[in-house]
This record gives sequence, C-alpha cells and structure tokens, in this order.
Amino acid sequence: MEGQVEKIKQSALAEIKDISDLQTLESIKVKYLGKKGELTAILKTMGTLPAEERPKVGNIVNSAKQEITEKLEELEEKLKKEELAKKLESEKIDVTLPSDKIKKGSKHPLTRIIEEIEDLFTSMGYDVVSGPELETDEFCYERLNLPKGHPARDMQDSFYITPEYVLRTQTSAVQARAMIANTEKTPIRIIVPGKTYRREDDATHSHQFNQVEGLVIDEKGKISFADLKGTLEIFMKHMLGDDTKLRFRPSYFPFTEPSYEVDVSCFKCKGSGCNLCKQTGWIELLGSGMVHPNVLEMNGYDPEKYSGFAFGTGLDRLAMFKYGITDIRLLYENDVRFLQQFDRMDK
Ligand code: 2NM
Repeated sequence: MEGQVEKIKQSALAEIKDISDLQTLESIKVKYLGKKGELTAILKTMGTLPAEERPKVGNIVNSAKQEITEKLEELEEKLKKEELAKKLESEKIDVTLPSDKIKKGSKHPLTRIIEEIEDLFTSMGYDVVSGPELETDEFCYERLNLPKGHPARDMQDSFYITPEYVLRTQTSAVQARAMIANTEKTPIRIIVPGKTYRREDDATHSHQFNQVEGLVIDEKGKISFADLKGTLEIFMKHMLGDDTKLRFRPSYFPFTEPSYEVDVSCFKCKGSGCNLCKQTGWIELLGSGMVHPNVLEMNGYDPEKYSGFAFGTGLDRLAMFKYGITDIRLLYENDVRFLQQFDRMDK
C-alpha cells in the first residue's frame, strides 16, 4: 500500500513539473485530489484493512496529499502571476500613437442662423417658444385677424389637411397661443423660430421653409414704433454686419397696423447696386408692425390697456444672403459637400 501511494505521489509530482497553464493544473488537481481522484480511491479502501493499519495508511495518504497540494498551490500562484503579466502586456496602450481620423459633422446653416438669433434675443430678455406645425384654422388665421374669405388665406398657398387643420403658413399661430396662455396678461417678449409650409417650389421658394417671428407686448405707452425700429436694427446689424442700414416701407399685414416691410442695405455692394439687390441697393428681408388691436383683443389683451410690436423674417432668405447661397433647395437636400463648406466658419 505504501509503495502504491509513493508511486502515485511521484507520478503526480512529475506531471506537475510539466504543467504550463492553469487549465492543465486544474485537471491534475482533480485527477489526484478530487473526489474520484487516485488518492481518494485508496482512502476509500481503508475499510478493508485491519484496524491497526488504518492510521498508518491514513497518515501516508494524507501527507502525500498535502505534498501534492503544496506543489499545486505554489505552481498555481506562479501561473496566475504570469497570466496577469501577459494580460497587462497585451492590453498596453501606446498613448503616443496617432489616432484614427475622426469624421466630424457640421452644423446646418439654418441651425447656425437659428442659434445665433436665439442667443441674441435671449440676451435681450426674450423667451424662445415653439408650437405645433399642424395648426387649427382658428390659430393659424382666425385669431390673427384673418377671417374666413380673407385673400391671404388663399387655398393656393396653404396645405389644408382637413377644412379645420392646416400646416402652418407662418409661426404667428404660436404667438396667439402664447398670448392666450398668459392668463396674468403680463408683458410678453418672445421669438418663435420654426418650420412653416406653403404650396410653392422653385429656386427661391421651398414648400417647407423656416421663419422666426417676434412679439413684444406691454402696458400701453411702454412699447412704441421706436422700440420696433431699434430692435430690428440690432437684429439685422448683428446678423449682417454693423454697417447695415434699414429702410421701413409702409405695407399691409392683417395682424399689424400700421405695418411695414423692412429692407436692409445690400451687404454685397453696400447700397451702390449689384446683381444681388437687382441694382436697387436694398434687399427686402422683414415684415413688421404694431400688433393690430383686433389681434390683441381676440387673444385676451385689452387694446385699451396694452400695445405691442411684431415682426417676422424668413430664415432661408437670411441664410442665403448671409452665406451667399443661390438656390434655396440646397438648404433642404443635405448634400454633405454643401454642408461641409460651413465647417470653415467655426470660430
Ligand atoms: C410678420 C410680419 C408682421 C406677426 C404678427 C404676430 C402676432 F401674432 F403677434 F400678431 N406675429 N407675427 C408678424 C407681423 C409677422 O411676418 C412677416
């Protein structure tokens, strides 16, 4: 029996010498020390031995087990260290290597314009407000002093979804909503940038386009035409350059009285006349006016107690002039060759 144990031990130690990985080590451990291992098998035969021999055999087997265990543990520790070192080596990062080329997107010119306008007006205390693109006839027209039958409601221009719902032709509907929502009738100072829709499609018109409209209301006497003029001057100089001049021409809008169309001095020829301004020196860019008493009244502001101004401009036109874009459709095709040109304008 002793000889048998010694033989098992020697063969175990010999096998342990050749182990070079943790997986093999585990199988050797099972082979010699496991429940079905060779030494355990001998312990199981102890019952057949005479009682006086049992302690002796038990001792021999246990000391062999211990020796093997020690050797295995020693080796296991060594192998684990080696494995960790290997792993660290293989995961080493060379931070000095040049990186892969990063593909970077660029902001759409309309996004740039909108952000620039939002930054300017919020710096003057305005809020930026948005609303639904699918509007009701009530908010798109009725509450803006455009009763049924009014020529500006022309079916040719509007995308009607049902007799009651229409894709908004201007963002003013949101202004009407803001006036109604302000139940305390406190002063209003908002701009509304957003998408608008009309039934047209050529080099200078798109069926979908972008607008920004502004609205200021305060107690009567506090807001005058001078405020409208000053505000639009700051707005246009900020967008097109400090040497920009403004020209107010009397006009008509159903939601304002008096109403004005606003031209800016041509920033290409500075007013002397060129192809961009059709030799006039001026470019029409905005509509504006003092909010019509009917509009105030219909949206819950007593025209005896409140007055205000409003203005609107097409962002597509503004972007086209600012960046020298000649076809509005370029703004809606998302051709990366077009969009990437605006990368260079990053500050
Ligand atoms: C324009 C021109 C003139 C305008 C009016 C209003 C409202 F709802 F407050 F009455 N919002 N926007 C307005 C006035 C818009 O765009 C060319």
